[in-house]
Amino acid sequence: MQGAVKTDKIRELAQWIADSAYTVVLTGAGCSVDAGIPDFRSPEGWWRKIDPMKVATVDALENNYPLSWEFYHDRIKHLDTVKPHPGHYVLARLEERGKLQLVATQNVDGLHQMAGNRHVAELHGSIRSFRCHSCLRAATREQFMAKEPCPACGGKLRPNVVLFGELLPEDAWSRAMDAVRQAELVIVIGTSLQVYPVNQLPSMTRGKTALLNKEETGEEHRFDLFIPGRAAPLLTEIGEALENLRP
Ligand code: BV8
Repeated sequence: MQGAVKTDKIRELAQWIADSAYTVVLTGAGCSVDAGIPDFRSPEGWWRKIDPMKVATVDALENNYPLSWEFYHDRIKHLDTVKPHPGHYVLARLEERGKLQLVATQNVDGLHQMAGNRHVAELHGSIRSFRCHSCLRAATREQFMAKEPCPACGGKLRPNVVLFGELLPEDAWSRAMDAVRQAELVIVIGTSLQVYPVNQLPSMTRGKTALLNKEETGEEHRFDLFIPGRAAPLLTEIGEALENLRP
C-alpha cells in the first residue's frame, strides 16, 4: 500500500477511535508476533511445524500427552523471554483514556494484561494457569513444567487453554458478545479469523469495523476499513495520529 493512502487510513481510524463512545479490540496471534511469539498459520507459525489437530485437542491431551505436553511446555518456556511490544502499550493507553472498553483476545499469552489493559476477555483461555484434566483441581506452573501427575488424583495436568472441541469460557464469551453488540467500533488485529466461534464476532456489531493484519485473509471485504501491516508499528502510528487529533 502506498504511503499516502496508508497514512490517510491510519488518520481515518484514529478519528473513528476519537469519535467512538464504545470501542472493542479483537486480537489474534498476529498481535503477539511483534513481541516474539510465532503465530499459528503463517509460514513460520506453530501449526506449520505441527498439526494443531494433533496437539491442541482433548484427544491429543488424553491419548498423546507427551506431544501435547511438549507443545505447551515449549510455548510456556518461550514466554519467559517475551514482553509486550509498543503496540500493546498503545492499547493500554487507550483504555486508560476511556477510549477502549474491552480487549477480546484469542491469545493465551497474557501480554495485554502485562501491558496494563484491565478489561480483557481471554476467549481461548490462558497458558499462565493450570489444572488437572481429570479432577479440575488447580495446579502450579512448576508441577506442569515438571510433567508431574495431579497430586490429588494422579490425572494429567494441562494449561487452562480452550482446546479444539472445547467450549469457550462462558464469562469471557458473553462479555465479548455483549461488548461487540453495543460497540460503535470493532478493531480486529492480527487474526486469520479461521477459528469458530470467535470469527463470528466482527459480524455481530452494528458499529464500524476495521481490520489490521499483516496479510490479506480473504475477509477484508467484510470490514469498513482494512489496513495491511504489522500490529506494533501500525498501533504506534495510530497512537501518534490520535495525539495529533487531540484538542
Ligand atoms: C467450539 C488453543 C463449541 C490455545 C486454539 C468445522 C468448520 C468450522 C468450525 C469447526 C469445524 N470443526 C470444528 C469446528 C470448531 C473449531 C474450529 O473453529 N475449527 C476450525 C480450525 C476449523 N472451534 C472450536 O473447537 C472452538 N470451540 O467451537 O466450541 C463446540 C464444542 C464442541 C463441539 C463443537 C463445537 C474452540 C476453538 C479454540 C481452539 N484453541 N488454541 C492455544 O494453544 O493457543 S485455536 C488457535 O487458533 C489459537 O488459540 C489462536 O488464537 C487461534 C486463532 O488463530 P489466530 O489467532 O487467528 O492466528 P493465525 O496464525 O491463524 O493468524 C494470525 C494472523 O496474523 C495471520 O493472518 C497473519 O497474517 C497475521 N499476522 C502475522 N504476523 C502479524 C500479523 N498481523 C499483524 N502483525 C503481525 N506482526
